[in-house]
Amino acid sequence: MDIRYFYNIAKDRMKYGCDLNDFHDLKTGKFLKSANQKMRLNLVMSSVNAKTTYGGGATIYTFFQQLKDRLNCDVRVITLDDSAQESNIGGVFADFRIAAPSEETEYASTLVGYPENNGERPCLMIREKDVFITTYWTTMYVAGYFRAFQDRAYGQHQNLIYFIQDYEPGFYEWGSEYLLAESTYRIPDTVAVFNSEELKNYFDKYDYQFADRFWFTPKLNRPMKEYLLQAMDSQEKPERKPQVIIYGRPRIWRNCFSLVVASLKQALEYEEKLRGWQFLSLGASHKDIDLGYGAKLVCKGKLTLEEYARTLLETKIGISLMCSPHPSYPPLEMAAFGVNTITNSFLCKDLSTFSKNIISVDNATPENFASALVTGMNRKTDLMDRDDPYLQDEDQFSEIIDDLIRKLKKENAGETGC
Ligand code: TRH
Repeated sequence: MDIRYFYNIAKDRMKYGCDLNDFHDLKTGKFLKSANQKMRLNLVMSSVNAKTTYGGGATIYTFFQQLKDRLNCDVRVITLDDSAQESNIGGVFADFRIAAPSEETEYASTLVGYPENNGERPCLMIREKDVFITTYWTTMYVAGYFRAFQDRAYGQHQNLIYFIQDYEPGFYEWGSEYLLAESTYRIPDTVAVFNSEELKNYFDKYDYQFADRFWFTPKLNRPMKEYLLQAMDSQEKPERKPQVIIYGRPRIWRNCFSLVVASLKQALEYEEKLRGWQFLSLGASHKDIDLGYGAKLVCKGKLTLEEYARTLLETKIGISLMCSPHPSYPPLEMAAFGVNTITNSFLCKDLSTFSKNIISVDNATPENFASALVTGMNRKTDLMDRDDPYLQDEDQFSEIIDDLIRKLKKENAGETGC
């Protein structure tokens, strides 16, 4: 949540004496028809950062780049905030140009700002053959209006492609935002693309009626894979330090920071041998935390991918929780690098099947995580086998991209220029 979110809450409390979210960020503006008959892929983002090289953002850009390369058609990235700036022309947007939302352009790849101001967004030009790929529930909600305009203006619409990386109603308490987020899984004529089979299986339990579903299995990102393969080839293996690392993101609720800290404290109470160990928190910045018995959780923040990889090779135990059916990436990375990895199970998720280096705790209590941590102290682990699927071609979309392309081309049958 950015500062504007809290400012709006404070302003409303003053005005109404209660919290009243009028869902500014779900508003749209006016739309304009276009005479351009060419198909165009539109990636709708809540924000863009050209320098993104890891995590959920990098996965989105890799997916979009593959579709762009295979379809060889115009593309437009629409961001719902004001991050469509020259400073973002580079990195993953190297061959893009900034364009106005309400105009056609001669550029094949454009980055367009579509920010909301006082409940209004700019006028947006929409082609008959615009295909929208959405990446977060608010982008899907707004794209529903884009498609309604296509129906009104052109008498037909394309499938929406919903790139789903988590069950996002779970980011909220049960309430207004939960229901609005959940409503985006019920928009007709939607093709869902799930990040992981676990997440796809979870959605299947809700029996949403998607027009079609695809899913892909996460793969280790290239920089970390290169580092790991070098470590596999080198003769001397780094000494595993008596060190515990955690995926520590206090402001990302689903990573359960408080539960991890409580588990570390419990483990230190149980097991005297742990009291001489190091405890490092990776992933976000926060103050160091006293764990008792002379131990401290030292925050290292978000390391570079290379520093992160090196740290994993030198670490005996890792704890990375994710209150979601999605595995999230760090537990997978820790296990690949031979760390005794402790995580939580969830409906449709048991990561002990992903790697023998993972202890998946079913009953998520500090006592049980502490007990798993003590088990991890005495457990021998190895680097992941080189032929493990997680380390094969990092093209995680290879199994679905052909079918998706066929579907898109069929939908735009008779299209010229693609
Ligand atoms: O991008 P993220 O927010 O990850 C998302 C969310 O977890 C989402 O719930 C999930 O569904 C989606 O991924 C698939 O998380 P983050 O931490 O921005 O990205 C994780 C990557 O960060 C990890 O793959 C490696 C990298 N990383 C570092 O570069 N340095 C570090 O110190 C750590 C701990 C991770």
